[in-house]
Amino acid sequence: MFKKILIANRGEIALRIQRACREMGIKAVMVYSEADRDAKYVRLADEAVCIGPASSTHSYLSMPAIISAAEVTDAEAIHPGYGFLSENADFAERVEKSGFTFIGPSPDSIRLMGDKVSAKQAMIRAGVPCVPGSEGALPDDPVVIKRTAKAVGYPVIIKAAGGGGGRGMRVVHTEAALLHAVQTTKAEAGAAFGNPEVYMEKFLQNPRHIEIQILADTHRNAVYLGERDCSMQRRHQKVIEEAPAPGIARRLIEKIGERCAAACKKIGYRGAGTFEFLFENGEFYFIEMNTRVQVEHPVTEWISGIDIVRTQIAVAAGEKLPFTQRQVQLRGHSIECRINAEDAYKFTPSPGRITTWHAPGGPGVRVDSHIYTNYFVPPNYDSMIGKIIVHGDTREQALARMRTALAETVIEGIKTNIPLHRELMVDASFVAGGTNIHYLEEWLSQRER
Ligand code: MV4
Repeated sequence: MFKKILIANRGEIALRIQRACREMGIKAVMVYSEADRDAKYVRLADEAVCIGPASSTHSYLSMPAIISAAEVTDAEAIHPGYGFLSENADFAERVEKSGFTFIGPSPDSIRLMGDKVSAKQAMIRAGVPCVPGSEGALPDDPVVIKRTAKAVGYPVIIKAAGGGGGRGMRVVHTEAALLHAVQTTKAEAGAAFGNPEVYMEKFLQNPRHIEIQILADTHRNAVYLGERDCSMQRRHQKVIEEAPAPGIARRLIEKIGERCAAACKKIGYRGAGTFEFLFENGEFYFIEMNTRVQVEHPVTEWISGIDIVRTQIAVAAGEKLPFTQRQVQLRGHSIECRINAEDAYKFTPSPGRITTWHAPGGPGVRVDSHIYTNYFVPPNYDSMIGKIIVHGDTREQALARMRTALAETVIEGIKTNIPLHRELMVDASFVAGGTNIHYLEEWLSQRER
């Protein structure tokens, strides 16, 4: 096992990874920007290295700064967390060429999944069901583009190969609008991602976002840890996640989970990963794969009893997965609310000093957050300051525990989205379960105030 790991991230996930290191007897090196100098997880670290100014371009996104920090502290491995450089294949490659272990999949796997056209082709070959659409990238020939759209059936969606997470997409309803939409999406994709390639899919009107968590080792073992429902989102930012997904038959999940695990074995995937699907009319359609640990990993940890971050570290060190698929037993229900430093009604960021922080607690409540009373939320980064996660024997019990947890939570000095979560936890449609990806934005457009 590693003796020392460098954590190339900040905030709650940096603390989450540091805790896993502690538990495993591994020394944790933190890197931090000038804006994060006073963070408690930096003080708690075995060693800490300032890697630059507040601007993430010159700190958390600076490959030379992070690799130098690993060199001077003699760390053996680098955990990238989520966001920042976590899905950057060139970074993973530079980490390995510098003699460190990248805690994540191989640069080739990251590259394969980073290009949404090659990711989809790999999944089709591996037997994972995908959204019907163009075979690979769209050619330039307008006749072929029109023929493809006609065969797929309108509405269609044009997506950039280099996009993902909602960036670089355009919905097209008629042939009259098709060629202009393809041209515009290509131009934008070329400018934004350095890759003008686009592909076409049937546009699904009212799907749910269901994702499958997988873990794989370097000994040809891969398992799935069930699904998460991440449909409650606004502008491609998830707000609430839960596991299992309400109302989806176990045998359907098992079938798709087996396909995902088989695909991992086929492509030689290692580490933690997530297969994203759209789910509509009882069918799963693969859209993208995330090659990192995700914000919402705790809901899966809680229903499975498996520590995903610890397992990432163990398989990166070459260990075998310590459980088989049959030993993965899912139990109860878990819900996560993302806590953001923002106005609960207007969604404008609300950085500043937290004057009071009273965390919720009691049975079935977990808080993943780096904040404390007197912590200053810097204005330079994502507004998420933590997560409240609950577990119960049933969804009803989990909902009741989340309502209690949100009622107990006090954050003063900055605005947060806790009032939004309190409303959603008593919303009839959310309580019923199974709302689609458009629900929150529609609900917000009708909300009073
Ligand atoms: C789609 C879609 C409908 N049909 N693809 C948005 C993020 C990116 N990961 C894929 N996205 C979508 N792809 C087809 N063929 C609708 C979306 C979409 C979406 C997906 C998941 C969660 C939230 C979403 C919000 C708007 C659109």
